[in-house]
Amino acid sequence: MSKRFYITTAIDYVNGQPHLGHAYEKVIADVIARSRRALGEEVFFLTGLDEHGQKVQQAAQADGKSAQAYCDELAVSWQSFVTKLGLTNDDFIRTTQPRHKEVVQAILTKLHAEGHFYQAPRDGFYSTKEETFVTEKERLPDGTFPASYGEVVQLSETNWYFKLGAHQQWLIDHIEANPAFIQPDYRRNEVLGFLKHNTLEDLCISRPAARLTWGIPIPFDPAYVTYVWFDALVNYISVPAALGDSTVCGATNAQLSLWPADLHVIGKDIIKFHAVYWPIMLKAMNLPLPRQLLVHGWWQKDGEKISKSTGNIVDPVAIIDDWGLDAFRFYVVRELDIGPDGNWTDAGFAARYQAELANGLGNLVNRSLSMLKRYRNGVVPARHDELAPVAAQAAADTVAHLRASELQKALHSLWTLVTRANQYVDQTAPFKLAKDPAQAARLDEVLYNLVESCRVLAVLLNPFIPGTSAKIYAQLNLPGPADQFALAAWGGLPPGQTIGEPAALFPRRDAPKA
Ligand code: ME8
Repeated sequence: MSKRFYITTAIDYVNGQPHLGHAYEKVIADVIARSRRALGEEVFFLTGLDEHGQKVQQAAQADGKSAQAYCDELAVSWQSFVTKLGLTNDDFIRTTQPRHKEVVQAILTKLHAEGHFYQAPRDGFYSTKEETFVTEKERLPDGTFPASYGEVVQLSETNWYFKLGAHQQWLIDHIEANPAFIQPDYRRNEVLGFLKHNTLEDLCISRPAARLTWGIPIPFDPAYVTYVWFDALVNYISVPAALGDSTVCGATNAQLSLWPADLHVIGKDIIKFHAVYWPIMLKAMNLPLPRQLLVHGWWQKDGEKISKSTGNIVDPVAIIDDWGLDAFRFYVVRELDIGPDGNWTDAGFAARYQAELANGLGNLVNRSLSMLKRYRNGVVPARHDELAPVAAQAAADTVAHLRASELQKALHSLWTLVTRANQYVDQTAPFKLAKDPAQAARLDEVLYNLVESCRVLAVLLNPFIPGTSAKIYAQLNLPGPADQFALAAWGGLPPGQTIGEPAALFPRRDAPKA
């Protein structure tokens, strides 16, 4: 039994419908998961829903439903969203599932017995939106709290706290000794700066059942439910535990090895939970830490915050219905590197579609296959290696970037082959060669190079736009799926093979629909 490459996304709050930010995160995780499989690795890809907490309880109340009924209804549309995005997740966690709740309670019981918790009163300010106490330090000069906290109310209550004092220094040491632990580097520096210049306050891990019933009961004190973040973070190990993972369960005959996670893909707003609280929780449980937190930025639309209340939203489902799944997957990965913030504009989306997918990739594949059909009756000529070095370099660079989860760079590398092959058509002018019988051998060479380049592209593009990869393979009349990078080696197209019918991959469009 070998350890699988274990990749997770954040689990989304079920207090509304999925938006562009959720879609982006899930797509980048899926591209990484598919890339790892294409490298021949065994992968376990987990995503799911964060269903407890006051936000969800309030949304359910506003909808006149019980919290469970509300979550059950929304979970259906979130699960169909996963299908809509073409995700290859191996499991889907809902934090209301018994398999998860049992693990959270077992952890709480153990940590309590080992003396990690204490009970104490606290007067303070509380943000429901962020499900957290807000400190005086966070007040703005005008006395209010930052808008990101939403409504802040004064609260006086007794809760259970997790002692963090003993954990600060080892965590700093760990982050310093393991530069890959938090990526990109500037996020790592942010966390280090925070840890070096602040004393960690103990983490409040309970909420009184009197004000919040929608949570996992604290097993040693029924007057409380578990703080939603303590509950949510545990999802990364509750699924392995439920599946019998050897590290988490301590089982020696386990069939599965998942933990530690190789990659937690998360947004920049939840870095503190993942880079500070989660490692400390794991350390207290004597479990190894995840290998990497990959922190992505946030999308805006037209330079403004995406917000339901102002109507400034991008509906990924509508975009996919209109433009196709692969156009959406391609755009989000190509447009925004993992790290900085991005800006969605409909015009930018349409421009990339037209330039890179319709005129770039689509045109290359369509004209290459159409010429083979027209000039050689669709039969692949003898192998020729003129573009082999370019293809080999593109493949090597693409794969190296994918190993480092550098998805945008991988697409840049891959596109060197698209660009070179399109240029090759213009330079060799097969339509002119076809008119001159003396150039028949040269036309064979050119056609092989073009059609084989299309095949190599289908392989390299597979993790990003699997539907298009499958269409290219089908048009080449090759058995798919093209989902192993080993297939990108030049010469995979057998001479004598008769290809299928060429069809436009990305039909040209004039302007985005209103
Ligand atoms: O934070 N652009 O859930 P969530 C990019 N339940 N990413 C965005 C985004 C945007 N505009 N808006 C949100 C939670 N995200 C918790 C996570 S994990 C144990 C618990 C990202 O539904 C956000 O950064 O508010 C986060 O990674 C994910 O969407 C879910 O956000």
